Amino acid sequence: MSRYLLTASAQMGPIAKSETRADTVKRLIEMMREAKGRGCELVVFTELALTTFFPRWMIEDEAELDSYYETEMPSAATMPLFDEAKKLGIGFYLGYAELTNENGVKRRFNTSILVDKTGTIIGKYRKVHLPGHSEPQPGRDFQHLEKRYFEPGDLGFPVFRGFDGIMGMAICNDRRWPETYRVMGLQAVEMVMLGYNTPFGHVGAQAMDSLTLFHNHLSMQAGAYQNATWVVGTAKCGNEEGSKMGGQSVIIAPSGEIVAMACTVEDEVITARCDLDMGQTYRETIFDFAAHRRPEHYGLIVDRTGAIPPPV
Ligand code: CDV
Repeated sequence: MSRYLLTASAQMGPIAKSETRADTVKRLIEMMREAKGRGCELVVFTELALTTFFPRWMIEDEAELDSYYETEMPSAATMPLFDEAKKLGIGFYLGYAELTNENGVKRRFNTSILVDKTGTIIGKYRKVHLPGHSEPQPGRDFQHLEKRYFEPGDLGFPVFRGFDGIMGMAICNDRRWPETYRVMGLQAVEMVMLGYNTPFGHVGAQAMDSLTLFHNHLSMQAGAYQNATWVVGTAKCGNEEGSKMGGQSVIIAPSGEIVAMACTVEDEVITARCDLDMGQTYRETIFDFAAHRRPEHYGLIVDRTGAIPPPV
């Protein structure tokens, strides 16, 4: 018997710097209702879904920086989203900036949570692969200061039982790294949910810039296929404070095929009926990990970070 999970990806158009949390949460609720109206049990929101993508700016004032983070979840501002989820009976993935205070020491993470249909948080993930830089770089139209504003996640890549399946999370740049999917694949993950903010012009090489959307799909489709899992990738996109970001949010099957894709760069809900048993065929044949993997030859993957060419 198949386990179908009707799933939505709720792509977000730009969030202006001046937009309040309450306004943004209203937009999220609107899309949550649309997803439920189409029969979905789960809606995947984006990375840093509650504010504009603030790592594009050098922010020196600590109080201003802190204003982009959540110190509790749910908070007064996000409670209506949790209440609506419970009322409708729909779960969600939500990305946000997390600020903790441990014995007087502030810690900052780029975080996502998985909330079940009763409005209960059943999973948390903190972004491991932080892109960008920690010092502002001269000559850039926009900075990418994630390495300044966040520390690397300290929770690994856990998976969670929920929605009658095995659910995993990643955030944006994580999707480019095969290790992200494989660590979850080794826990038999059946659906990886992730949000992304992908500005054009990040790399600076025009040829690569024109491939931004191609690389977006390439990495998620490969991750899905090679690990026999569904991947739901949700963008924040469009022209946000002058920074143009890629859309094309997708729902990808364990075959690597895209089964739904957004066609705007605005708030847009896409949906798919995801058979969580679909990966089984791949896991029992071409990607039967137990039968075919050779970890005794993979040591370098964990022992070495950067590429070192062999001696000449
Ligand atoms: N928010 C991100 O992680 N963005 C990166 C960009 C900077 C390359 C991404 O992978 O899309």
